Amino acid sequence: SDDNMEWQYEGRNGWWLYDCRTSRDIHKAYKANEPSLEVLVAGFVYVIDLQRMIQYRRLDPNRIRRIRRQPLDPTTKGVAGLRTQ
Ligand code: V3L
Repeated sequence: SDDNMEWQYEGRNGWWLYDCRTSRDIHKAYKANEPSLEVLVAGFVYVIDLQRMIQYRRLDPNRIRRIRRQPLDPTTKGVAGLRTQ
């Protein structure tokens, strides 16, 4: 089922889970077939492009990160920059 699918963004050598609220927003937009959404991360607006499967800071897209949706697995680095391994 969809319940085990988690949204992640790319770090240098692995993947991070989105924070809980952002994850919920992405799930909702994805379910509604929206092509993209904007979220607030640490005071900055990020574009989450669900068609290109990337994210970037809206006003300063210096870094374009890949995103992915996959079953929860133990290899993720942590949640929103907080390491769990
Ligand atoms: N959620 C939380 N923080 C984010 C997100 C997000 N969706 N997107 C960017 N940042 P940029 P390693 C990441 C943070 O893309 O060692 C990780 O969460 C981003 O944090 O240029 O490379 C880690 O905290 C970065 O600090 O806009 O795997 C950190 O990188 C900052 O926003 C290091 O992770 C600028 O990212």
